[in-house]
Formats: sequence, structure tokens, C-alpha cells
Amino acid sequence: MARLDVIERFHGISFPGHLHTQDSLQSALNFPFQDTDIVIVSYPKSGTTWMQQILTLISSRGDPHLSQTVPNWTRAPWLEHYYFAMLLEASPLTPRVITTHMPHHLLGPALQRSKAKVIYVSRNPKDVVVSFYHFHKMANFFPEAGSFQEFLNSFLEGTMQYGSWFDHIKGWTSQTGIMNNLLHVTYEQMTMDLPGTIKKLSSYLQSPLLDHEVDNCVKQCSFSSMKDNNMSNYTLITEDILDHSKGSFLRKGKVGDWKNMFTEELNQYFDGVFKSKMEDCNLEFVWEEKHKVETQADE
Ligand code: PPS
Repeated sequence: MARLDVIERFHGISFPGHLHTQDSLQSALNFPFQDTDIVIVSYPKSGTTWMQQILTLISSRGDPHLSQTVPNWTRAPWLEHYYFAMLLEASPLTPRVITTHMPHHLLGPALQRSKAKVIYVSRNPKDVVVSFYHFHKMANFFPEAGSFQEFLNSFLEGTMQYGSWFDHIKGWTSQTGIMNNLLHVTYEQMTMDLPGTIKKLSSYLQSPLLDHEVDNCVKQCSFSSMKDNNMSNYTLITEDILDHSKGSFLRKGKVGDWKNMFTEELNQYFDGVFKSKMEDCNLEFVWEEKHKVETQADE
């Protein structure tokens, strides 16, 4: 099933037909979650693969074997992909780790029927859109990216594949305090304090790790180690689907790379749209390392 040019429209959102069918999307909404399930929820390019790696390592108590022998999509398969059932069967992790990019208004009801633990991963949307733009250039199952400005417009309008970033983050994070089994972790927290984030996650999952186990997780979850690992760097995907000559899945792995793509004008435009779309959201974002912000303010 290549279907590289197919787009599936589902509840007003576009999904790549290479990975999704109407049946697989509908099955995701009816999935019988188990109370022991761990569910990674993210908008694309927010640190999903990184979280899959971290949860694999927590589950293995720092032992690298599974993270080095089983691809990330089998360890923590995507709920809405058409081959989900087959991969879930093959996944070696217990408890099961399931990944999804679905928005809350679609997946919330299925999750409510269980006590599955949800980990919502978010990232500065400016870095998300830059990462997604580069990924569109190498992934043959997405439409042409066009110019960065065109891509950014579509991101801000919420018309690109996987829908609106704004609806996604507001939908899921508005559940903090309502769903008592939801933990919100940011890409920036993982960057600033990976050992601390791993400890927090392992406690949330009621599987606290010893210090040396945390150290082993950190080693296997570093950008360089994941980039060198065929089981997390997507090089197993053939060229007709991911054109590796046009980029790397693990591209830069940096906080603030958006500054290399945004002009001052685009930045102001983005900030204006962000302000109006996030007016009804009181999340406090820390998207830069604190000392760096202070240093810049001092300059
Ligand atoms: S996807 O397609 O939705 O599954 O993509 P996702 O995994 O959410 O996001 C890919 C970006 O995450 C970066 N990444 C990391 N950054 C730092 N450290 C580690 N270990 C790491 N693993 C993945 C990856 O490089 C992509 O970001 P960019 O900015 O493009 O480099």
C-alpha cells in the first residue's frame, strides 16, 4: 500500500493516505484502551520519536536492547495507522505504549472509557513548523511544501495535514486537571533537563528508576545516539517513501532553530496570530532556556 498521493479527509482533517485509511481512522476512535496502556499524544514534529525512545528505555530500565533491535514504530505503534493492530501484536513493550497524533475532540471519548496514562508532548510551534517544513521536503507522502511562507500560512490557518496545532494543544491541555491521568511534557523540558524529565516520567508511570538506570536512559535518548540508531532514525524506510538524500528525520534536534527560517516580518505575523488564537488558553510556555533569555534581556 503506497498511496503516496492519497489524502484521507476525516472529520474535516487531512491525513496522509500512505499511513491512514478511513477504516483505520475510525477504528482509532473506537479503540478499547486498557487501564495499563501508556499513550503518547503529540502534534507531529513535537518530539514524538524522542518520547517513544524515552518510554522504551524506562520500560527496559535503561537496558538498550529493545531500543537497538526493534523499530520505534513497532515499540510504540501509531493508533490511527492502518497496520496498527499488527504492530501492537508485535510490540515487545509491557505495559503497551501507543502513539497518536489525533486531536482531543476525536480521541477523548475512547480514552475516557479507560484509565490509560496519557503523555502529551508539545513543542514551540515555531520549531514545529520549521521541522515539519523540512520533513515535507523528504517525505513523499506529503504534498509539495511550497515556499516557507506558504507553508507557514497553511500551518497558521490549520489547513495542513493533521489539522490545527492550536486546536491540538488547546484540546489536550485543557484536559489537565479534568483527566487526572494526563501529563504534559515539553520538548524544551526534555532538552533542558533530560534526566529530570526521565525521572518525572518514570514516577508518573509508577516505575521509578535508580540513578544508574536513568543515566543509561539518557545515553540512549541523546540526539546523537538516536541519530546513529537505525531503530529510531527512520533510515529503514525506503527512498521512495522518505528521500534520505533530501534530509534526515533527526535533522537538528535544537530548541530555537526557527530563528534560522523566520524573517522579522514572519515572526511578527506569527506572534499576532498566536496571540489571538491562544487568547483563551492560559498555559505558560517556557520555550527558551531561562538563563539564555535573561542573558539576551541583559544585552
Ligand atoms: S513525527 O514525524 O511526528 O514522529 O516527528 P517527531 O518525532 O515528533 O519530531 C521530530 C523532531 O524531533 C527531533 N528529535 C530530537 N531532538 C532532540 N533530541 C532527540 N533525542 C530527538 N529525537 C528526535 C527531530 O530531530 C525532529 O526535530 P528537528 O527540529 O526537525 O530536528
